[in-house]
Amino acid sequence: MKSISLVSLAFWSALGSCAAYTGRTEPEPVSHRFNRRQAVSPSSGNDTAPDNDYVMGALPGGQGKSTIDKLLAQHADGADIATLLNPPHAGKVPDPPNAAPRRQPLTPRIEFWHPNSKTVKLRYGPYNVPNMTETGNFGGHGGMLYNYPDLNIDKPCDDCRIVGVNADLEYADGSSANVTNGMWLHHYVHFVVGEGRTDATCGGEEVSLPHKIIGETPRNAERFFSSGNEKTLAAFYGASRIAGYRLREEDQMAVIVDFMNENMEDKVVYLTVTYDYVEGDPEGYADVRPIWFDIVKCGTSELPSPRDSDSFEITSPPWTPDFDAEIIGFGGHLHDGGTSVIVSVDGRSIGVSNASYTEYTVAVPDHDPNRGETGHGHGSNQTTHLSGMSPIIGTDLIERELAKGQKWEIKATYDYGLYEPERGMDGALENIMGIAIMFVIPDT
Ligand SMILES: [Cu+2]
Repeated sequence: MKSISLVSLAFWSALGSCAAYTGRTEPEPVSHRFNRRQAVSPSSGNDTAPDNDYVMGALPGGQGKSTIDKLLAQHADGADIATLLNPPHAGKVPDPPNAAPRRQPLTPRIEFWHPNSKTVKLRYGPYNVPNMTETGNFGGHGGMLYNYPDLNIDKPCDDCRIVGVNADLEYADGSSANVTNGMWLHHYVHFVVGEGRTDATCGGEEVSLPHKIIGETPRNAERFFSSGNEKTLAAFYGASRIAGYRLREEDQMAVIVDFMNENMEDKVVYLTVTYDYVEGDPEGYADVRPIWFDIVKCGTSELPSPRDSDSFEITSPPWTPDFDAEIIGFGGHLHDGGTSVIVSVDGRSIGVSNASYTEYTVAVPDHDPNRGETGHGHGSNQTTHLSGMSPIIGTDLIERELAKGQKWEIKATYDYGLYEPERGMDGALENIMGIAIMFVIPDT
């Protein structure tokens, strides 16, 4: 059970079609820095990836897109593309024998804020994640289950209000699948699909690529939650009103999962999502709405990393709400090398979600970086990875009001001099992300 102090708030992000890039310091070439630090191979790959048209400086729409976003934009069937990106045996498989139960009631953990709330862990999948030696049909990375859609997953409850949520990764027997044994929750995106579920930041767009992957539109599906290795718990408390995310019987849930495997064999893992909820619609509860901010507007959040600077900031396209609300809180998502996500309104910061890092002791059987693996940044001796993003909630918030007509944006900051970025086995920089998920209570 997580301690109360870990309970955080949620984050969500929106998207923007033209991220603005602001270069900062450039003390010396990236490859030199990494040579000196002896943490990753000084491979030349990072300047030569052919599918990368990232352009430094301002990024007009259509430039600097990741390969998956380009593919998704070109093809009608997003789920088809996402499936094609993975090897044929990657993805959902049947439950192995003796697998732990898919639904596990836990001791309620946030009754302090939500009297009568229940806590339940659901296990999704399982998913087969290809081993390090096996590349998908895209990008040349091994050891990935890449942006894989899973539609119509189990819900924690049918008529209820969700008041807390967090995610993790497990093996069939319920043991933890994590960085130390070569499995990563790289990220997952959690949707609620149903009438009226308009995505706050992409609902006005004709096409939103993550929605396309699950075969929906941003007008009937909203991105409700997301998590990577930071595994932040989003719990709804600290506002002037008690509030929860209303889930109705007719709503469905879907996820896109993205896992990494640095083992030499395939691994079968479950995505676990632990929900706190109150049954029905108790009197006094206000609605919660997620707002997904993203440096990549309405894309899969993946942005090719800048290559000529190891310290940079990327600002999202602005978003203007068409409703008023009270802010509950937010949390960020970054990849390795990231240091913070700032959410701001009309140029004023309302808070900073800071990254924290852990030096992991990695014990992966048979792992041998010299065996021609093609995996996802795991061939190096890099063992320090992003492991937390501070939640900004309640009194952490500098401002707590969201109003029509304001200009909202986020800024993601990376410093590869402080923390090693993710690299492929060829040394090429992996895509980065900058997301903040904010939860608000709309005025009624
Ligand atoms: Cu990510």
